Amino acid sequence: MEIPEINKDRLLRDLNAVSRIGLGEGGSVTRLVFSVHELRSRQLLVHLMNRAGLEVHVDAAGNIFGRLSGEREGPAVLAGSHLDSVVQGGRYDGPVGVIGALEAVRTIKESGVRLPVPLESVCFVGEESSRFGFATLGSSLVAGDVTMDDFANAVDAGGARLEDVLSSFGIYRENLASLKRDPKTVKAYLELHIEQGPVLESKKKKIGVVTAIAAPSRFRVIFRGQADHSGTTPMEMRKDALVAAGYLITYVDEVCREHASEDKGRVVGTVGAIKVEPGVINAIPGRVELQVDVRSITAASKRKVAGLIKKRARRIARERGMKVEVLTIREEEPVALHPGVISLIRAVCEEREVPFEVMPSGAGHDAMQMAKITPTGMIFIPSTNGVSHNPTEWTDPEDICLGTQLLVEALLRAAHAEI
Ligand code: HGY
Ligand code: MN
Ligand code: MN
Repeated sequence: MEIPEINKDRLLRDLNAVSRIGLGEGGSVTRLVFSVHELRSRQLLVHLMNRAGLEVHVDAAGNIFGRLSGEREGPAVLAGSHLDSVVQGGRYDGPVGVIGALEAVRTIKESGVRLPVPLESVCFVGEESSRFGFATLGSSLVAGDVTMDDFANAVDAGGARLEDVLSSFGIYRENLASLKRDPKTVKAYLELHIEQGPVLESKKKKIGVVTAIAAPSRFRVIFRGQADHSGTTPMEMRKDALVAAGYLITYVDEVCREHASEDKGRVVGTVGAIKVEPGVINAIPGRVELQVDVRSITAASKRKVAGLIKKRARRIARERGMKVEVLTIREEEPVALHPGVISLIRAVCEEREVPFEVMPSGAGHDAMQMAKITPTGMIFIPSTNGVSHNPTEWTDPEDICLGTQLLVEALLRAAHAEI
């Protein structure tokens, strides 16, 4: 079958257009889910999909599906990612997969090739955990893997609760399940994404064929000490919540380094956010809230280390005569991707003689939710210096074009294959 060639200029032009939404200092991008910038980026995508002549559907949560019908209206092959970002993030994490999928589907449409099944380019809302601590929101709703109870501790820095934001879109406890996509309407899901790590670059490979996705244990730890006068309170009488938090932050680093090796599960752990109250120079911190993110490709190691951290939090509080509360935001299981889709992506690389690496993903992705309802695979392209979630995030345009071109071929094969 003749493989249609993507329009590289159009792909890079549209990717640049998205990158200018939420642009900040030092070329950073901030498009937190349901912010004006993130909504604007999804509005742009709907416009691009309409211009491409796709049949556009937007669900109540804001997930966007641009459909190219096939000869039969059977289960569709989907490809996509997300447009929301972290705070002061890079321009490629997410948009490469959304605009890449759009470019792949519109390239196939323009070629006149009629596929046996429909194709859909997809954008999921709220993939990043940056605003509410809860990741892969849109794809979790599509996969039907969440209830409103799962959002109990999903709160943003300003105190806005995810449940309340969803209700402002007409999404309530009783109709949340209606966002689930019937798995019978999906044949497979593919996601093109930057690697966000150093492996491809260090091994001089152009493509990552992803086998599995690490999963997080994410939780809040709240130390409640006693706010007091920083000048009059003797050291032995203090219940300084920030000092307690400091001991825990150091412990997270230590215990994850102890479990960082391959045989210990390659655990990583981060305390990425902290809130100090009252947070002024002349008052002893009375309340400190930490957000903890522990991940591994092995569920047992992740659970073990998360348990050690929670245990240490309680010990620190006890020893320092204060209270501590541990609130689970989300417990996820690592996900193995589909062998049939993995071999399909490998075959595309082998036939095009593109140097590839078969590898796991340390980062989370919408693919981990879609893998719960349909055969799923991921294509990685290199991240320069392995950097991501950082304004200097960079992927060579030629690598973006190569990844998108391979996505075209993978979609064509997935449309015809028995998966
Ligand atoms: O945080 C992550 O794993 C991804 O960037 N959403
Ligand atoms: Mn990310
Ligand atoms: Mn991402």
